[in-house]
Amino acid sequence: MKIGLCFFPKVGGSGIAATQLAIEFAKKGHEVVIFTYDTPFLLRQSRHENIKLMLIDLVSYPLFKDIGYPYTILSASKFVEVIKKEKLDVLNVHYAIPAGVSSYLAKEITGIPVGITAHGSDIHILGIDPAYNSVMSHVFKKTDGISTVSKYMKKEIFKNFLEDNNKIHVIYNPIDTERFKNQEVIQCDFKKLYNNYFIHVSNFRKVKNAPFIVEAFSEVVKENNDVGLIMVGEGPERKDCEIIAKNLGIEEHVLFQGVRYNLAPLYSCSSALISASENESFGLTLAEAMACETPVIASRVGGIPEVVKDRETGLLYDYGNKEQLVKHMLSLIHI
Ligand code: GMT
Repeated sequence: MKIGLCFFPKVGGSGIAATQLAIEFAKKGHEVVIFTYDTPFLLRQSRHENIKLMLIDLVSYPLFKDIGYPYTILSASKFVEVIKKEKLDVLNVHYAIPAGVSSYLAKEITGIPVGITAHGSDIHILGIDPAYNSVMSHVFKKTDGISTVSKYMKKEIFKNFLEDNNKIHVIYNPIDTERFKNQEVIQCDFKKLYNNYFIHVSNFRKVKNAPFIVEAFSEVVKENNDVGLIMVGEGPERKDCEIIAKNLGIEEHVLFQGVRYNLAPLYSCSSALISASENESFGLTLAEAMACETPVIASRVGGIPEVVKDRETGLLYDYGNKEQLVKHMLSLIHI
């Protein structure tokens, strides 16, 4: 088939999962056209046959200075142009806002079947906001198919947008188990500093609650000084985390790594991955860490209990309960 996929190209679960989907479709011999505005993170390292990139032109105009790029129209126009030229069979857009609306327009204009994959804050933060809800409800009703990443998300979409539950399919985030496997890190560079590490990987958005991890970690350091915290990623609250680490006198224990491509060695040399999210539809990094045989500790929110079975495949704690988190962290330190 000729499949169009649209997603955000930067680091972030929806883009990573959609790129993985594109790679797997291409391996099976489908022709994939990716619509986005920059080279996707995972495709920066290697080229793949059967995958074409169509960059959406970010055309602005002086009058739009205050409202930004009209991305919905720009992406819909690109969809229509390419659907006609390349004779695409189907279009699947990842992250419902705004690409869900662009796909609706493309369907109206060309008749192509479209599917929306909802990932998280497109539903549980933006989607339920009255500023978007009326249009998104219409788009979800009209689209040909909806997939999402957990049963929790399916319930949220049904509750907020639809009368028909049968239209929504749950497809959990995929993991490339060739990339994510235990690396037997014999000489982990970090181990020169401390014998035990915890790791947190996120885009440091408020919903990830990363400063809470630094605070909890400082309690762990009080009990055991031979421990470090690897913080991977960039985002709005990274600076706050640095300030908190400094104020708590643990800045030498917290190692900020920025965005990293190759995460398996980092997971493999850590005692546990820590997640503190206020909400999380799936939690791709949890599955990545587990694929590397690294224990995970996560807040019991959203779709996380579908990914982590408490005390079976990881440890869960009540959101915001520092005492429980610290107890779990201490239980996983190797002395
Ligand atoms: O919704 C977001 O926060 C962004 C989105 C992304 O693009 O990274 O993350 C969501 O999609 C991932 C892939 O399906 C999920 O693994 C994340 O749990 C989900 N994030 C949230 O729900 C906060």
